[in-house]
Amino acid sequence: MGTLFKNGTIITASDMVQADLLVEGEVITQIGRDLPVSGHLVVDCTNKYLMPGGIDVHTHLELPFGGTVSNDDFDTGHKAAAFGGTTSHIDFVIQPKGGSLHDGLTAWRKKAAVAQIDYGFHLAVTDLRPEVLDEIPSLVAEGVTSLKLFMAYKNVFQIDDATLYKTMQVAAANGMIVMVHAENGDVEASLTPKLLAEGKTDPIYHSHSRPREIEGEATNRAAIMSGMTGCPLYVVHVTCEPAVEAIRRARAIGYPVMGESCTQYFFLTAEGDLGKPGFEGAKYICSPPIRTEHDQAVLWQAVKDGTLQHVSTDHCNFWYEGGVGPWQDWAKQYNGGNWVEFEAQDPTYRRPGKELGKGNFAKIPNGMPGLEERMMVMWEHGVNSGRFSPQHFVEVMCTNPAKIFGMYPKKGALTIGADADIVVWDPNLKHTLSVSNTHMRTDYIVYEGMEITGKPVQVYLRGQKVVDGDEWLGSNGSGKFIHRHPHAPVL
Ligand code: DUC
Ligand code: ZN
Ligand code: ZN
Repeated sequence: MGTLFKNGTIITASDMVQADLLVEGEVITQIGRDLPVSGHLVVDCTNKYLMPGGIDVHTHLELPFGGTVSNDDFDTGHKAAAFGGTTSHIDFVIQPKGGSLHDGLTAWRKKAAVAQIDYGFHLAVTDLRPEVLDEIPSLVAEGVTSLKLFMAYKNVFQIDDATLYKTMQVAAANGMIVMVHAENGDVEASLTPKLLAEGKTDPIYHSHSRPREIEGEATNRAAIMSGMTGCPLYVVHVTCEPAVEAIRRARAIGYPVMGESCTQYFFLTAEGDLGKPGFEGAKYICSPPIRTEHDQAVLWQAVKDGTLQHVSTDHCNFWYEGGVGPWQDWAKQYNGGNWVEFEAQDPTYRRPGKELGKGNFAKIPNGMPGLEERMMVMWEHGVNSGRFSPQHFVEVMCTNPAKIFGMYPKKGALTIGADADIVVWDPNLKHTLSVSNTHMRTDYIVYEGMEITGKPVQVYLRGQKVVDGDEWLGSNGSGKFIHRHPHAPVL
């Protein structure tokens, strides 16, 4: 017996058609008009859209960072993602300094034992010793085909240009893709102490410490190296005009450069949000910082014209007021790339959050929640507002990330043989986003009060229903690792 999705409108990256869709086992086996219902469980999709499960290639679940650990893990984060229509994501494994890439992988595999949705791993290289350079090709056989390099976070994750260049050479030779966090960390490290010495300690000064120019410069530097090495480059969390222009220029001369922005950069501004009274602005601190309305317009245009191919979240949430979170033994292993002993398991432990940076913006943990809302806010402000078509929405949120990161057409497509990751989307359902109804482990959201029309009503992961309205039907361990392929296309 299969599951027959009847009378819905199927949206793919290229088409919007009325058709039935049959799922048998974990995959889609038939798509067509008036498929016979006999023997199948029927899901009536009248007035509903069917789209591939969303893919978010940029998350940080349970990341030890900034003196604490990000709140959502492979349990809570996964449920929240699925309630919002995302069924696959790729998280960043961090190589511990002094350790191997596989040490990082081992730690992340442990975290993912509770997975509820499907996931992949990128590997963030923080310490490129000769043996680590030699280790890179072995990742491909493990289904890890993307490397990440931080050009910022001096003395924590930041690498130098030689590391970037050498990594790109090895990646190119092995069909891998390199991702960069593009900000000039040396300039940031010069600006920050000066601001603090001048008494400029409020959250708004975070944006002064990381101006648009240092993002544009680093993006351009990485893009040039991509052209020189022939290594596909994917610039994460692009926020502003100088970075978009660097990518556009590189693409125009044929360099294999791609990029994404993240939901928050289309909606939040430094002036309006980081500049909120008191310490409130801490909620909106992420790096690179949120920018201006002008930059938002540039980003919408870049997604529309294909300069940027994906919108992810950089989901990395920390308590605003601090909170009590479960303590995991594995988190003792490292923090910010260094081996550190955390406090022992203690039920009264209060996991620190944004308050770590009261009186010093540089100590506010960087990151915010967003994994659950991504599809809904981009549908509302992308599709409902007429900025792009439903097909383009699917292309950007589901299909492009699957292609770029070597998991298409198993993921990111409603096609015969693809994994039956299906979102039944009600385009008429109204909803108000609020911390009171979120599934993320957070005490605030950044879209509080935003009204949206269109949201998932049912979500299927490889044929299994995991979300039914407000009900969670998935289980720990049901999420599978996505073994990705090298030599993915450059879009
Ligand atoms: N930026 C953030 O805001 N959080 C996590 C890491 C990053 O680069
Ligand atoms: Zn980053
Ligand atoms: Zn990130």
